[in-house]
Amino acid sequence: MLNIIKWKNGVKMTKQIPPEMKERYEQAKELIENSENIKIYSHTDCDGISSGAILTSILKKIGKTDFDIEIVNLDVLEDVPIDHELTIFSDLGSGQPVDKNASKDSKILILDHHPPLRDIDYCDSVDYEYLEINPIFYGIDGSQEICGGGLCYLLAKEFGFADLSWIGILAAIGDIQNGKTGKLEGLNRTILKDAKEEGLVNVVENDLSLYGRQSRPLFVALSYFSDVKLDITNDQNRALDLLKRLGINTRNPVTDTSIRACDLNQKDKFKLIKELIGMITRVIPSNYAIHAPKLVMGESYEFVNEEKYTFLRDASEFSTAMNACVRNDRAEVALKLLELTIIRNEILNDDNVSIDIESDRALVLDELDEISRAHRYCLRVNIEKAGSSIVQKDNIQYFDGEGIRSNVVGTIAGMALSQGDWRKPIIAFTQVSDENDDLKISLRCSKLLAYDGVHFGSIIREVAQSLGGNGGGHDVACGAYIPKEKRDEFLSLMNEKLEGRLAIDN
Ligand SMILES: [Mn+2]
Repeated sequence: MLNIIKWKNGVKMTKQIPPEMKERYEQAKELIENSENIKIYSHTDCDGISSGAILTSILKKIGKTDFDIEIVNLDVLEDVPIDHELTIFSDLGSGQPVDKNASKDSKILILDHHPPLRDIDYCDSVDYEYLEINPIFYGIDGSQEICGGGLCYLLAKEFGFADLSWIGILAAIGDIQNGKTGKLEGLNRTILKDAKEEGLVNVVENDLSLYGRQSRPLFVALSYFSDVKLDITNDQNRALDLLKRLGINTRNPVTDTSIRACDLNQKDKFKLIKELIGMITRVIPSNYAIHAPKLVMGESYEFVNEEKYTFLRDASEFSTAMNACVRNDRAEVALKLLELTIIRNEILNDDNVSIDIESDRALVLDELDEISRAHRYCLRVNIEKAGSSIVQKDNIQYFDGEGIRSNVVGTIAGMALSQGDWRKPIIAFTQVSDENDDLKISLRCSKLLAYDGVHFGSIIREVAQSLGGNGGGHDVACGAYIPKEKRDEFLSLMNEKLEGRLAIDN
């Protein structure tokens, strides 16, 4: 087989599973086949839900019935019981002491893309079965080449279930694996190829990358653009005017509704992209102009079997719905939707089967709709509050998110950014939970700030650790936990650490 290697920013990206990794997948398959009583722990986000859905689907497809899945926060893993024949950790586990309670008969399987605590040979040093699959062991970047759901999909593929590939794409988009280049790369590309071949995913190349391309009116989607503050940011009227000025027809004559980004023909799409790049270039320093196209262009991924103009059709919108569920402690709804969608795809693929899945799925979609509505309401209320209380320091800006639940504070910080100063990262903090008075910190910033190589996830980890806390995450979206009395010190340290590192002048 041809091994395609692509060099990007001096890093090699492979589209093929390294042989040593493939070997571990074969072992993982055997491990599952030879186990009857299985427990799965997966992470509380879209990637974790996707991972869990793929794993449970594998088990069902091979006739395993004695299993249980739990969607958990990382802190649960500090003292997690190992009392099933096989315990599987997906999208988490590599960075936690998950085998603390393991005994001689335990079997543990980890499928994670986060930085590992233990090294690749750790399995040889313990007296129980321990199998960890982590791309980082093979020099594969776990932040942009493959995520938890992708790793679980590769296991599904080992079993011959290529029909689960679309969930690997959903997971990768949910995990923002396309954040740097606007498209999926490395092993994610291999998964994408499978999903295309299965007829489940359609790739729209060089697309206008605005959130809400299926379900939001285009002018509304435009008004949410916030990586750089433009005059259309938070201004729907101006966004609509922009479209009219460009001579783009803003009504869809077929549906008689406002057009969506997915309705744009090639000509109008490029006209709009060109205009946006021009608008962005005018407000950023000239040495950043080279990055402007990346803020508005990228690949979009559509789920072919889903109806147009629904959130289900677009990978990014679908992933937001998954996150809305987990952030509101309704992970079971997200899992159910994926489970039913897997079955629905199977049925659509097979003319001989006629089970009515649509009504079951409609019920779950109703439930999800309710959750999403409540979620959006909660976001809107809090963003207004947050936006009016942003405090500016030289290199950061922050707001006190008191009263905001810790699992939505990051989302709110990201959305409040458009009301602050896009040239600096925004930091929000809130109490972790009623039982834990530590502070959960979230940082969000414009993608533009990371194009220079500043990795805010590493910076926030370093600062949090120096204060007895911990943290990490992506370059432009990350977080930390710190003792509450360290709040001011944390803010000063972050402000100091960034001195001279934000190349965009304030
Ligand atoms: Mn993940």
